[in-house]
Amino acid sequence: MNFMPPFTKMIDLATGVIQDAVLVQERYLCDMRGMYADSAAEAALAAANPLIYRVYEATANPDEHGQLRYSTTVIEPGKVGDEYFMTKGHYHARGECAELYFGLAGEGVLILQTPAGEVSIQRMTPGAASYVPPYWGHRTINIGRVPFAFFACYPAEAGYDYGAIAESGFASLIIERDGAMQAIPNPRFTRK
Ligand code: S6P
Ligand code: ZN
Repeated sequence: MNFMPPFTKMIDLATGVIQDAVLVQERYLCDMRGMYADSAAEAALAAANPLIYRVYEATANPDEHGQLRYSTTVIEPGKVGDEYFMTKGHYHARGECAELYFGLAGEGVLILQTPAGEVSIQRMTPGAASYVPPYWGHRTINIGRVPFAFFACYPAEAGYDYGAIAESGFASLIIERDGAMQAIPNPRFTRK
């Protein structure tokens, strides 16, 4: 048995930043080529290349069975055309691994999808504990005017499968229309 030392880290609830964290992902628009529906709007923003989101991980716990990892994600406010800034989205490489999200700051949406294209949309505000069941792909979206931050806890062995979502996205696009969030069908979507 490996008795690794227990630990506690503070999370700034206003900013989502984890104390002494490793900044594991920093994704700019150029890291998400082709993922937004409006390619003309994406091209118009290419030179500015805005920061879309950052992911902070508490520690890299070993990715062995039984271990957990936790992280926070901070998505900037903004849109590409009508479509709000969002994460890439992924399935877990080990699809049977579930995950728990907890809203810290700002206002967001968690969109989930089965490989067959069934979609679920969950609103995330501070205090919202949203469950990502096994086998559901998931993406988060900032629908507010300030950074949207949330905490995630997941089996260390879950891994990432970005392929299907990078190719055809989610069945719904989350856009702003007349100043409000709206989910509309994604014409580019095909089943996994
Ligand atoms: C990991 C968990 C999150 C995301 C993060 C960024 O299972 O769901 O930590 O990795 O929100 O999203 P993405 O889709 O770029 O990995
Ligand atoms: Zn995940």
